[in-house]
Amino acid sequence: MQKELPPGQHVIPNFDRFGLGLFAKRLAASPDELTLRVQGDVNHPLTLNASHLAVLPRVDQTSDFHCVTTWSCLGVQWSGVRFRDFYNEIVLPQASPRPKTNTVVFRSQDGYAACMQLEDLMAGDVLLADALDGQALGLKHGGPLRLVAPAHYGYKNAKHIQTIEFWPDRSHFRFPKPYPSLMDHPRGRVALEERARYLPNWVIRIAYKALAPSARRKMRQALEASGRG
Ligand SMILES: Nc1nc2c(c(=O)[nH]1)N[C@H]1C(S)=C(S)[C@@H](COP(=O)(O)O)O[C@H]1N2
Ligand SMILES: [Mo]
Repeated sequence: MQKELPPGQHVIPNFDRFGLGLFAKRLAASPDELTLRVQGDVNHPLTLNASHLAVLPRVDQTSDFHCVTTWSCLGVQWSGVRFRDFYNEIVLPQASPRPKTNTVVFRSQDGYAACMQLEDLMAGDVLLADALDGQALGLKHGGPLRLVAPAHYGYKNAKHIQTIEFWPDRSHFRFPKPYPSLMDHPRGRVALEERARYLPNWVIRIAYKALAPSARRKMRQALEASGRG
């Protein structure tokens, strides 16, 4: 089945470890065992482990993955739980976020962070995934738990999640330093090409596409050098 690619994207064959260069060597300390904190503007902060998520329905999903640097990987096979189920069945009843919650911040073991709108996370294809191709995610792809939001650029798909925060606005979020905040679009939807702020997309496409190969190389080399990959 031939689908149309989102604007400005091209297909690459392999789904490699990828990210901003500075995160290449910042490997997750605990990629296999989940300790997940739920906090922010909530009445009851939670600390969860895998058994808490195991009560939610498990989902297998095949979806395309689109990085803001213009590469796309088609047909990536994830498993996990729906963010929507996690929110409705665990966060709402147990953590009790304030009524004005509309912003969610993901903080990762490697110091990465991503910010999304709660509304966008309620889509049925948004997962908290723990497996790729039937294998635990591990150090390479965001273990123990990562976000999969296929309609949003890769940089919103936080890997190695350790904290999920619920807020009434974006004021508690800053795009990981020293990268400029304009790299973060508040929404980041692929179909609308919300790559970043202020700069025209044609400039962003050219610049990011040029930088992607070295970022990919750095990510691969750091994993190999660690002896943990
Ligand atoms: N914790 C963490 N999450 C992250 C990143 C990162 O460096 N650290 N990079 C983001 C970017 S830019 C992309 S494209 C995807 C890459 O996911 P992959 O390594 O599984 O290919 O992870 C996203 N989530
Ligand atoms: Mo990306």
